[in-house]
Amino acid sequence: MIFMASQTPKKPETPANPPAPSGDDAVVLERRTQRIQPPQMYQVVLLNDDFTPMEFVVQVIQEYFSKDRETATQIMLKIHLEGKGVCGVYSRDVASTKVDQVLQAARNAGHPLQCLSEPVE
Ligand code: TYC
Repeated sequence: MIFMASQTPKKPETPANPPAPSGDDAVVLERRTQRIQPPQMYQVVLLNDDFTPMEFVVQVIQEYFSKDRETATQIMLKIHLEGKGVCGVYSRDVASTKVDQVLQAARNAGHPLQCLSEPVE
């Protein structure tokens, strides 16, 4: 018995893996050298003034910055002597909330205590 192929198998017209572009068609992707950076951190700073009682500042540092009494007293004295001092370092939102809480507590108590946050480094 004779078998005849009715059709010769055709090669696919477009190869499954087309050749890489070359010459004028070449596309060069820029190498990404930038690496992911850790989030910017913010330090919360208290400023000295002549009116806010030392005891109030110590209590604020204990309550809002989770320091024990001894550490809070040391930070307060540093602020008193040097004009300002860092009470803690946080993400931007947490630092902003701390500033708001301290300013509100000072206002409620009638003290002019000032507090701010600034990027670290
Ligand atoms: N200088 C204030 C006083 O003599 C005490 C004080 C300390 C005030 C720290 C503010 O952030 C401050 N009563």
